[in-house]
Parts: sequence; C-alpha cells; structure tokens
Amino acid sequence: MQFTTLNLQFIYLPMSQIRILYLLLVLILLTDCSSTVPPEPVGPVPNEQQLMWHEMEMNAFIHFTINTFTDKEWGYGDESPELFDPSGLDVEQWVSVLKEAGFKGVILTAKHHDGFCLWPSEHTEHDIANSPYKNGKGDIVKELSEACEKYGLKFGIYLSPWDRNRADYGTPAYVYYYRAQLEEIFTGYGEIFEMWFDGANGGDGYYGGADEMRRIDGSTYYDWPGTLELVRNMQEDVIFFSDAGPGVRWGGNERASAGFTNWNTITTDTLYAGKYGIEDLLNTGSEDGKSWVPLEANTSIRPGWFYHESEDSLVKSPMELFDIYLTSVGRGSTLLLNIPPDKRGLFHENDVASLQGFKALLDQRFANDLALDATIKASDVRGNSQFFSAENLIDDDKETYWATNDGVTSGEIEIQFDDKREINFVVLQEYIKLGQRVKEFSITADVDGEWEKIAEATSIGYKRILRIDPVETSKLRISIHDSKAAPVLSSIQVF
Ligand code: FUL
Repeated sequence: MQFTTLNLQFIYLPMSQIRILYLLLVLILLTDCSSTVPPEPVGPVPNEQQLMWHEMEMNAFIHFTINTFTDKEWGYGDESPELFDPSGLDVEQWVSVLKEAGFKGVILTAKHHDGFCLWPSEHTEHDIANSPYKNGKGDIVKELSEACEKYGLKFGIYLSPWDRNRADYGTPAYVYYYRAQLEEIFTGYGEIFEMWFDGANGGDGYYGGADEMRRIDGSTYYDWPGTLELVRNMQEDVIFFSDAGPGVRWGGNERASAGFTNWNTITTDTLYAGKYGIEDLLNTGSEDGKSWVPLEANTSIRPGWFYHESEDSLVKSPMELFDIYLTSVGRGSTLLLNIPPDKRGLFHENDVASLQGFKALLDQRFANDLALDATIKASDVRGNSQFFSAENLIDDDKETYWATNDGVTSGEIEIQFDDKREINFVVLQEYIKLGQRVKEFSITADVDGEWEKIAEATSIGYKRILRIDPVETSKLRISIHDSKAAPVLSSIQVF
C-alpha cells in the first residue's frame, strides 16, 4: 500500500500504467518465489531425535559388570555379587577422557546377560547392593548419569533382555520383571537418549539353579511393541537401538564397518530382533526402505567387550581407531566404540593413550578446511536462486544447502583454490532433513591440466568421508552421477 502511494507521489503515471506496473511486479515476485521453493522431501526423513543422534557422530559403549572380575565375556548367571569389587572406580575419569576425545554420549551396560545389576534394583538381590562396592550403597547407573550431566554428555542404557540369572527367564513373569527394571531406570536416572536392546537371546544358563538350556522366540517373547510403548510413555524422546530399530539399527557386524553403500532407509517390518541372515541388509539398508532407521556401527577398543588383563597389549591403536572412524562416521553412520573399565573401575592407561592418540589424529587430519577459502560453482542451481547456490556448500552453515532443479538428478560442482593444494580427504554431507538422495558420485582433480579420478562412491547420507591418495591440485570436480531426486547437499569440506 505504502509502495503504491510513494509511486503515485513521485512518478506521475496514468492509472492504467500503474496497474500494469503493479501486475508486472506481482508477476516477478511470484516467479521468484516459485523458483525458490525448497525441494520436496524424498522418501522417509529422520525425526528430531534421529537428527540429533546423527550429529552426535561418536558415542561410547561401556561394558562393565561382574565379568570384569571373573575374566569372562558372558557370565553364566551364578556369580556371587561379592565378586563385584572395583578398587578405585571413578566415573569422572571415564567421562572426562571420553569428552576430551570428542565423544558425545555414553551407553552403559546396566545389566548384561548374567543378570547382575549396576544399580540397586528393588526387584532382585542379584545387584550392586549386595556387593562390597561402597558397602552395598553404590549405584553406578546414578554415578555415571550424574557425571554425564556434569560433563555435558548424553547418557544411554543397555539392559540385556536375556538374563541367565533369573529362574523365571522364559516365562511371562520374567517379562514383567524386565519391564519393572525399565521403569526403575527410566524414572530414576534423568534423561536417557538411547536404549540398547541386545539381540542375543536364550541358551544355557544358571536360571535360578536350573542349570539348563532355554530358548525363547525373540520376536514374540518380549512383546516389543508393548515394551517400547511402556518406555516411550516414560521418556518419549528415547531412541531405540535393536537389530530392527525402530530408532537406529545394528550394522550387521561388530567391526563398526558400515556398508560402502549405506542407506538410512530400510523396511523394518521385514525384520525383527534375532532374525538370522539379515546382516547384509542391515549393513546397506535399502534405497526404497519405508522407514528412516540409520545404522549404528559398534565395536570395541579391545578384542573383547569386557576388560581382560590378557588384552592389555591388544588395544586398538590410534590409527586403527581412525580407520574405524572412516568406515563408520565416514560412511554416514554413528560410531559406538566400547571402552571397558578395568578391575579398578578405571579406563586402562593403554586405552586412554589410544583414545588420546585417536583424537590427535582427528584434529590433525581435519584441521584446515581448504574449501572455506575456495571459489565454487555448480552446473545447475535450483531456480538460479542464492538460497540454493553452491556457495552454501562452503559457508560452514549446516542449515543452508545446494540443490538442483527438480528433475535434475546429476550435476557437477567445481571447487577452485588460489593455488595448488595437497588433498587428502573430501567430506560431503547431504541435507538429510529432505531425505537421502545421492546414489553415485565421483571426484576428479585437475592434475597438471588433466582431469584424474581420485575417488568414487555411492551413498552420502549424513556424512561421507573419502580418503584420497594425496594429490596436488588447484581444481576439484565432484560429479553426481545419479540421485533419487534433485541432489541436496549441505556441505563440502576439503582437507
Ligand atoms: C552382543 C553381546 O552378546 C555382547 O556381549 C556385547 O554386549 C555386544 C555389544 O552385543 O550381542
């Protein structure tokens, strides 16, 4: 309104011309708006909790229980709580080391398959209250949740569904017991970001003295839908990990090796915890999957999940951890790395040194993003609009992105440096709020006037890190060969 008045005051045009000008203006505005409409989401997209989880990138697993003192991986269930006796436990040591190393969350085995509980449970005697630790007054779930809060890490829980201690394991009564324990955990220990449901189920055990083999049907016995609903009613934001999700899925191996092609999408109704032969599917997900259930890549810093003195010399080196980072985070997954406290209740010196070395490698390898000072252009920009321009890829803002016009499912991005630079890594990210799209891409570098292929891959997802055989170049080209729909990338970094 004001605009028209101004025009009328200063430009003396007849009313008919003003109308035409006005219509033209509206037309221009409309054309611009339609060209800047963001792409429609493609396929399933992550929910808010999953997005937060993707951004965490690295979480720690902590396997600690009576096994630590019996030198076992799977306790039989008949171990006396008296055996649980850490001499110098310090959860702040765990959390401070993890924080320094860049981990964002911690998941604790509150109860492993042997049934011993690291918190004083109202529902069993097989717990920390009957151990010498703090004369039965200790509660490691509480101590760790408080330390996480203090250091700003998120806290998660592993509560083994399989329980080799319980006499009632295999009967409906045990499922009530398991749920009662979930209630204790989810109402008494603050916010829990992830709940880890282990797929290992049934076999031989103590079972209250029965000493026998028990088998259950993992898909029906626990009534997972009912159990998850119970937990959600207590904490609606919790992310559920299991072979089948529904929050995040197992990656099909314990080496933290996500599929070279890794779709965050999968059709979970074809899966259930404990189903055999689906490892490959879990490892890659499926392009046309009906749900967003990203892969969590888990492994241990040592050969075993629990501490064994005999493995002190077998702690993964910083370089091995770095390689694992590339096959997990570098393939669009989140890394869950287990670090088991020793009999003192501390991370062993070798593990600490390795974590520190790993962090130093991360800092050194990804120190200086060369793309930040480069110039960039793309073969196609949605509506030729600055909202979707290639510059968004190097603006260090995860909320802006480059997108092509609808129907354009391939394209090129060219990055030009002032001078020749040595390239070792290229890091790409899709704007996954609009779904995972890219199916195939390659990277070429201008080497002395010739375009040489230096990397090729398939999926991108939340993050894709490509290790490059060091090459000197002043120009890089990222060619997207195929995408489910218009590619939508939020970031390119070059190191
Ligand atoms: C498996 C368990 O049987 C192992 O002991 C360990 O907890 C690993 C993370 O999951 O299923």
